[in-house]
Amino acid sequence: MKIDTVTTTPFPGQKPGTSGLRKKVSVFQQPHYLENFVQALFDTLQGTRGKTLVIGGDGRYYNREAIQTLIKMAAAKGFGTVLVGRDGLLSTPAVSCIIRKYQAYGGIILSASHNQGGPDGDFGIKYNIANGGPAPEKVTGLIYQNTQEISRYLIADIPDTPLEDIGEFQAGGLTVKVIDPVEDYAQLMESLFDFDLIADMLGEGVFTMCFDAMNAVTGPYAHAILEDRLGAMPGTVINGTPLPDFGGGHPDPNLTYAKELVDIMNGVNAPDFGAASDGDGDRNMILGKHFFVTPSDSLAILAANAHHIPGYRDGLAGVARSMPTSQAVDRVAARLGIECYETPTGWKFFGNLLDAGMITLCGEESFGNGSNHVREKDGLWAVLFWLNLIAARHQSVEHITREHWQAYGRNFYSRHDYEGMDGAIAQEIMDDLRGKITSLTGKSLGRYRVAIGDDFSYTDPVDHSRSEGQGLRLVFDDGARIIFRLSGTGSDSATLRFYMEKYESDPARHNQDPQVALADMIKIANELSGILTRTGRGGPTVIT
Ligand code: VG1
Ligand code: CO
Repeated sequence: MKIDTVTTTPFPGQKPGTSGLRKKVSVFQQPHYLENFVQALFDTLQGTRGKTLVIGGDGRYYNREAIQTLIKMAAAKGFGTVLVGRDGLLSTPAVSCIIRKYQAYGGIILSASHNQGGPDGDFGIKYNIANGGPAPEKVTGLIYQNTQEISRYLIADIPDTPLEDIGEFQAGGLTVKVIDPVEDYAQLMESLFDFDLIADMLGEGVFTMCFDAMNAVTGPYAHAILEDRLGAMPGTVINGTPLPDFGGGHPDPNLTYAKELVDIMNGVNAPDFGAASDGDGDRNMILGKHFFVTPSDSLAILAANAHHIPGYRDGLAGVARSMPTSQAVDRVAARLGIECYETPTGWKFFGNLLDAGMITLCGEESFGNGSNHVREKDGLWAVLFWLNLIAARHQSVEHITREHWQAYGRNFYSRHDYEGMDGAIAQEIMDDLRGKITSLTGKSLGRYRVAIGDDFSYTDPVDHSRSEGQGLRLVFDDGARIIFRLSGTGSDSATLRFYMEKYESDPARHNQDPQVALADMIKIANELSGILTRTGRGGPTVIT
C-alpha cells in the first residue's frame, strides 16, 4: 500500500464545540480541510495498529465523499479494520453500540445532528472513544491544538470502497467491513425492552402511533424496529428515507421544526403516540394525543418508571442531568434515594459517570435521554422506553405525565432560542450578563430573591477534571432558575439560549400554559439581557 504524505497548513477555527466540529459544507469542501482535522485527531491516538475503527454518518450531503477520505486515512494510520454502515449510514447511538460490542478502538461520526443539511447546510465530524462515548474535553482540546500546528497528513493511495452492499473489502493493509447499520442496534434494543408486550399493543391495531424520522438517519432503524419487528402498521414511520438535504428541513425534533408530526398529533383522529428523532438519531420528542412531554419531564418519568422495563428492573444506580435541564428528575432521585448529578451541557460529561457505574439514566432538556446501554443519547431507545411503559401501564402519555405531576409536582420549564444571531451581538449580551451575574446574588428580581448568580463550572467526580464557563445561572431562593447559554453546535451565526424553570406543587395549577406560568421569569430574562431591544427582534425563534 502506498501512503502519500501531503503537505498542508493549519485552518483557523477547527475547534470542536458541544458535540464535534460543525461547519458549513462549503468550509468542509475546501481542499485539506477535512484531512487536516482527521490527521489532528489521529495524531492524538496511540496504539491504533491493527485495531478497529467504526465509521458512519447521518447521510447528509458530503457524507459519502468524507467517508472515502476517512477510510484512506484510517488505512494510512495503520488501523486493521474499519466497520462502516451500508451506504455510509450509522446513527450516533448505533456507532456507540457497535464500538462497544466489537471492542473497537473508537469511532468517527459524520453528522451535524439537528443542523440543516444539503450543499448550503452544515457538515460535522465527531470522535468517540473506546467506551462508545464522545471524546472528553482533554482529547478535543489536544485535537484542536494539533489543528493549529499541522504541517502534513497521511493518506493511503487506494481506490474508493463500494458502500452500497454488505461485504468485506481489502484496501491496502486495511479490511473494510460494510455492515448492516440496524442489526446490532436492534438486538441491543430487544435485550432491554419487552418486544412481545409492545408488539401485542401495536399489533392489535387499536393503539396507533406515528414516528417522524425527519428524512434523516432513523428512517431505516424505525422501519426495521417499529414496523418490521414490532408490527406497527405500515405508514407508522413518516419521512423515513434519509435524504442528503433532509428534504430541506431542520432535522430537529421540536415543536417548531417537527411541524408535520405536531400537526398530526394535534389534529382530528390523532394517533395515541407520536415521536420524532433528529438528523443523527440521538434526540427524541415524545407526544401524546394533543399532548407534549417536555424532555426534562420525560427524563423524570423514565426514571420514576424504570422498574416497568426489563432492562432496568434491578433499579437505578443514580441519574444525571445537564445543568439547564429541569430539576424534575432530582425529585424522582430523592424519592428513590439515589444520587442525581448535575453536569455541563453535552453528552461527553455523562461518560465517566456511566463508566463508573454511578448512574443508569441521564438526559438533557434538548430532547436527549439515554442510559448505560450505550454512551450517547438515544432517540429510538427513548421511544421504545415510552412504548414499553404505555404497554405495561395501559395508560396514555397524557395520563402518565399528569399522574407524575400529581405525585411529584410540576417543574414548569421553557427554553427560548434566539437563532441566527450576529455573533458579536450574542457575545456582547453574554459578556454583559457575565459581568453582572455574581453581583446579583442576594438581590431581588421581581418577586424572586437570587440565591446563586454564577458562571457554572463543573468538577468531574471521577477524574476531577474541571470545566469552566458552562452557562450563566440565576438560582432563586425557591429553586426557580434562569440560565443563559451560548450554543456550541452552530456553524456560522450564533444562537442564544434562555432557560426558565419554576416548581409548582399545587395540582390545581398544573394546567397552566408554561409560557403563562413562567411569564414573570421570561420578563426578567428579557430585561436583564436586553435581548429584544438589542436585536430588534419580536421574540425567540424557537420556544420549547
Ligand atoms: C445542543 C444541546 C445540548 C446537546 C447538543 C448536541 O448543544 O443544547 O444539550 O448535547 O446540542 O446534541 P448547544 O451547545 O447548541 O446548546 V446533537 O443531537 O446536536 O449532537
Ligand atoms: Co443529534
